[in-house]
Amino acid sequence: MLIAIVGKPGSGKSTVFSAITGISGLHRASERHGTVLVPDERLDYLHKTYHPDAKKTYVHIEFLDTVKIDFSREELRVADGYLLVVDGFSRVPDPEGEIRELKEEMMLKDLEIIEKRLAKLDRAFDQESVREKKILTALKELLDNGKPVREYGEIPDFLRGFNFSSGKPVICVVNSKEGIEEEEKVIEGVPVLSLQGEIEKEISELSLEERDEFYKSMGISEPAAKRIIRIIYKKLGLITFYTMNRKEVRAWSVEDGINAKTAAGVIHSDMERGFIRAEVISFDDLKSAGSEKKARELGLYRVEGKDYPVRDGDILFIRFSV
Ligand SMILES: Nc1nc2c(ncn2[C@@H]2O[C@H](COP(=O)(O)OP(=O)(O)OP(=O)(O)O)[C@@H](O)[C@H]2O)c(=O)[nH]1
Ligand SMILES: [Mg+2]
Repeated sequence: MLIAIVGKPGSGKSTVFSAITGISGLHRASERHGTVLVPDERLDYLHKTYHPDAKKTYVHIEFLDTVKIDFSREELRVADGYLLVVDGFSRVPDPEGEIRELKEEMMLKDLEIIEKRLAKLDRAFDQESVREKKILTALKELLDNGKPVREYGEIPDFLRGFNFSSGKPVICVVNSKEGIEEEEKVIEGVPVLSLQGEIEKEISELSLEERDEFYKSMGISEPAAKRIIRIIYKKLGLITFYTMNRKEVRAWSVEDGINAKTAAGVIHSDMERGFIRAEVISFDDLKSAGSEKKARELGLYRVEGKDYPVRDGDILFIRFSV
């Protein structure tokens, strides 16, 4: 999962990037990638309790610190979502205005891509081209009316390659000086949270033991990375499921509503192709049973077919054959 950090020059993008990833230095001239592991107490528990010697793999989110927002660039278009940073330390922030501006920029770019493509398809009348033209024309109409392509609904797979950015989720961070409000607002469907980028960046450079103390003394109840991850999960509609065996205990994030077969494909394409069934137990059931053996005795493991909608906290054992 890739989240691109965007925003006006000097708004604090790199500062927020450092606060979240713990990677310091400003590197003004170049883009940077940074990875954040998603804290997961259930994974810690499963690992510690059942396979302490196995590898423990958290979900990770990649953040891209951009230098210049340019939605023509592939790097930005392939992102799964955008984190808009608004300057709240050197001026009165206007998240509403900047959100609107960002959305307009995305829509303009999408419109440009669609118009180019339509011009190319102008003289094509085979079945596929006609279908494509029909959908693109509908998308163009939305954009012409100031609406993002997201409002079209599910974009068919064969058009996914266009990576329309106005279809992607946006989260807004107001990079504030001090006295931030911890509560989150929603402006035009965009979750907006304020955080103290500079201070959080400094704290993220401290040792683990020192950090807790500083967060407390600065009145920060939850570190920036955790807050942002929580909001990303909510905004992108993600849930976590788990797999475990002697070799690895692992967390996976998928979109809510995904079925067992598609989830198997997230683990490995062979598992999706050769999917037979899934043995499923929820984290809570396993924990309350106390052991895998006991859980089996109590009949808490369910056998589910390919259409089973995976739920947050499920532990999956995929049976497959290829
Ligand atoms: N006081 C204060 N200064 C900040 C804060 N965040 C960033 N700054 C300062 O503002 C300047 C710009 O911050 P950056 O994080 O580099 O901003 P940017 O958006 O990455 O800038 P560009 O990549 O050049 O567009 C730096 O000198 C930071 O130290 C903040 O929360 N408080
Ligand atoms: Mg920067």
